[in-house]
Amino acid sequence: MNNGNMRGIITKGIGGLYFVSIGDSIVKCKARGKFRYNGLTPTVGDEVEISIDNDEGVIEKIFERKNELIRPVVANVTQAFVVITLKNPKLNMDLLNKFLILCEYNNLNIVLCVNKIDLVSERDFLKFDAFKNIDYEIIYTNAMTGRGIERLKNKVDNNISVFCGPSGVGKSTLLNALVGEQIMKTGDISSKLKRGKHTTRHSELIKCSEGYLVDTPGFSSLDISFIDETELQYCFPEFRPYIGMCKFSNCIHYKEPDCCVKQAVMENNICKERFDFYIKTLEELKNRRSNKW
Ligand SMILES: Nc1nc2c(ncn2[C@@H]2O[C@H](COP(=O)(O)OP(=O)(O)OP(=O)(O)O)[C@@H](O)[C@H]2O)c(=O)[nH]1
Ligand SMILES: [Mg+2]
Ligand SMILES: [Zn+2]
Repeated sequence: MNNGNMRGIITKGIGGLYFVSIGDSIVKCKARGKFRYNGLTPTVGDEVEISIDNDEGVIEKIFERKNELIRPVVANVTQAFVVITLKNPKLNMDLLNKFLILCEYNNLNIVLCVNKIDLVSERDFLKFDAFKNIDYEIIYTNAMTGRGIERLKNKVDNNISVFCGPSGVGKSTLLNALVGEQIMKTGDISSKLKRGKHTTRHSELIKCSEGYLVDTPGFSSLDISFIDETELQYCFPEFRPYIGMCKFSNCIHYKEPDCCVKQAVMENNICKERFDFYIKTLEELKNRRSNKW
């Protein structure tokens, strides 16, 4: 970049105008025709090279993307804060497992954030057994008092982190606590249900220390049916030490004999509930395929 161009990151896009963050400042930029960027449309999270012409920024180049999330539409996300609560709303294990699968599929570093710990007793934590064999980092938080926020903050530098999880678990409250400002709207579940739907939100990168945060609206269901049957196993990190060791090299740990993953389940090295969820999902994927014929 010896031509005076600068490198930055798109934090927001509204009606063809892109907000590009460079150091501590934001430059509003226009884009050229999309053919100029190898067919890419500028997307929040994109690393770009911009030029400045008469006080107006222009996006000159979009750098290769590491990945591209669809919900929300953001490029180059590196980390997911998967937020759950044990109470209010009650933990939905299947939904949590689906969030984790989606994050694994997109190669995100996962931090499991158990929020609203002020509402639960020690005993409630036992439900959490399912995760004892996975080395996801778990951070317990109370977004109202700030408990656990420092630990969460230690994860933000040099990452684009997306908050995901069911509605009402406190994603927006946690984001606000991290940046120390009321940036995102928060609310109680009942008032949201009355409104009937979520207010549409553009995805936006919020600067926090040396990283960026992205809020998402909570989903009550997730579609993971696009994942290939043979790929699903890789979305379960606790299976990885055993993959390739089964009798059949293409074993998907379903009905094949001499399967090391199933052996590990029997020996309690892989949690049974997680494996059962794997099988259930696999069967759903198989059914979806056969329904197409
Ligand atoms: N008791 C308690 N309440 C919390 C905590 N964190 C958030 N809340 C409350 O939970 C409610 C929902 O919080 P939000 O931050 O709006 O939840 P959200 O996950 O962003 O919800 P959606 O945007 O619908 O996906 C609000 O009333 C918050 O004040 C917590 O740690 N403890
Ligand atoms: Mg929210
Ligand atoms: Zn196997």
